Amino acid sequence: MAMTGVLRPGHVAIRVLDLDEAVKFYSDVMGLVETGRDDMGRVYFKCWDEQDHNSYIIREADQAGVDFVGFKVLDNETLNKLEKDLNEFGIETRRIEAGEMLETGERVRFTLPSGHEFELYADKTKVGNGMGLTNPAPWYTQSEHGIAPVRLDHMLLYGPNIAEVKKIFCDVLGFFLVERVLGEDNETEAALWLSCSHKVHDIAFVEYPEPGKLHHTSFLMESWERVLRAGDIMSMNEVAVDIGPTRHGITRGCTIYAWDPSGNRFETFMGGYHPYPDYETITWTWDNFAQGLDYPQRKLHESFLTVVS
Ligand code: M3P
Ligand code: FE
Repeated sequence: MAMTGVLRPGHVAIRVLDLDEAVKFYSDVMGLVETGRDDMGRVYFKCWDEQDHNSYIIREADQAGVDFVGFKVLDNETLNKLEKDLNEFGIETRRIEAGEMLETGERVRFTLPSGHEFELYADKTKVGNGMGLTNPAPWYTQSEHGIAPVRLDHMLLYGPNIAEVKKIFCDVLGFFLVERVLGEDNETEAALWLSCSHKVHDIAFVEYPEPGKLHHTSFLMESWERVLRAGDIMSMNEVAVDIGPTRHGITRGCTIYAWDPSGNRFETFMGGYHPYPDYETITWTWDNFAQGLDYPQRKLHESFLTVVS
């Protein structure tokens, strides 16, 4: 098997201000599938085409934002090896016991220099995508309910010390740098798009003074038409839209950004390209960042660059 090590973003745990309102939003507007609730008050969701039990978890809190991000690794041997590698690199890790999150195995948790809680895990119960593994249909009712993204795709996190973060992802966890934005000095890296797979990014970071911030969680749509349909559903439900529909120069993704009722930004996107680990990094200079952000409009949208949760 060519793909080993860290496989993909497996889950993100998000804080919401009103749980009932959020459950309604993520079930009916976003069209995620609720898969469980735990005794800590967390509600678990997955996207319709995901096989594992959960990918998007919410809990009620006084402040919106992200609690932690989890990436799935190939197997337990990989988990043990990456934990050892992280420790040797000087990163302290701790184990969270299997079952602390519903249907999820043991997790290796650590804090990134950007202030984000990040974890690796190898096991999560496979519940399937509802279409079975024998002669499956291409879609079913859940894929037409609400925005109905295919899968959790990536997240963009804001925080300090992204140069250190890059070392952890590239030198320890086996990611590669797909694209980057340089700061005004045309030297320092202001933003990073990192992949552990064939995807144009699995996680991204922007340098920002405040630690642990969430810019957006991104959901994959099957087509540009489905992104536009997502925009229609946002408008029908009076969802607060930030930017789009448009296309980024960075990653070439086609996108809409909007906020959940608590002010957590999410993205519905499709497209981009499929880099291999031997591809060379694409660089956006500061003077062209407006194209990087919004290629057709060439606009540095103020809200997009400054509002985080
Ligand atoms: C994405 C993406 C910025 C661009 C963000 C890009 C911060 O979210 O999915 O490619 O300018
Ligand atoms: Fe994104």
